[in-house]
Amino acid sequence: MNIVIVGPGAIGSLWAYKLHQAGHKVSLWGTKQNQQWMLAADDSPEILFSYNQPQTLIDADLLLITVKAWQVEAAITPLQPHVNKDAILLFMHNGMGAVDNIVELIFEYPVVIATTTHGALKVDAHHVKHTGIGQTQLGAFNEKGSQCTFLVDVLNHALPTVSWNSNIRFALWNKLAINCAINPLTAIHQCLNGALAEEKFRPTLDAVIDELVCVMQAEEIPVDRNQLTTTIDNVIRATAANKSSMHQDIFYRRQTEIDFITGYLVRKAQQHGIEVPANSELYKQIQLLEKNGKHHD
Ligand code: KPL
Repeated sequence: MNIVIVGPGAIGSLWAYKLHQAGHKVSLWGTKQNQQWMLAADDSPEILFSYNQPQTLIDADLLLITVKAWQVEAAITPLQPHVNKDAILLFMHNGMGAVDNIVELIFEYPVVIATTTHGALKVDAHHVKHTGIGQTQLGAFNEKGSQCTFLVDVLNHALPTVSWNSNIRFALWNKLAINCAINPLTAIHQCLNGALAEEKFRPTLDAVIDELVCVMQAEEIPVDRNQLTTTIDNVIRATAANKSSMHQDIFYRRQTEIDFITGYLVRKAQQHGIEVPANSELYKQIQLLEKNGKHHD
């Protein structure tokens, strides 16, 4: 397939490399001024990719869009007029609501959403490290997207395991719940994910989870409070040595994904008339940290 990776950050670069190795014609689209870009993954040799070449958009069968949620609209708006209407748009990012914000722009395309638990780290501009083996779930965002289940084979061949979830909203909400619990707290306290297992965080985590359960139920997402608590505790343990993405964003004074994580939850709660004071407080604190560009060392 002719594949364009839009936003070759850590996860996008990993997919670019793996899809190239699997035999696809892969190009990159990003914010640099270059026409070519060298990439290596782990200890494998560097590969030269074409970069920001308009013809690759015209020829694309698949656009894999791996920019952050808050960058989706700005990334897609200038590209969309050049992309063939048969090309599949596959979005992969943390959080929810970003694709809903651009439905007008993309309704004619087959649109697929992905959520992944692979870990990737950009060691430098040209090297990506696969730091954690995970799973990827795909699901349709629109009717045309539901015709794209063959993507499971394409992607699974490149970077397993990939599965199709006919209710991708369930998977996205579960990932959102994990991110609502872990990301803001680790960002505020500038601590490793594992620190959230300490007793002092239990009351806040419990309050965040209680509110998540209420909103998920209102959204008709199957959820069990004890099971969700166990899932979150397991992720805290499994990623104990990680700095969460929001922890890093605050540390490096970058914009965070809070509007598409806790912000999304708070907006959904408002629509249902549900009070979510614990999450609202975390939302407020992250917005303040973002505004002040403050960080702890
Ligand atoms: O997705 C993550 C993130 O940091 O954004 C978790 C699961 C919390 C792992 O760090």
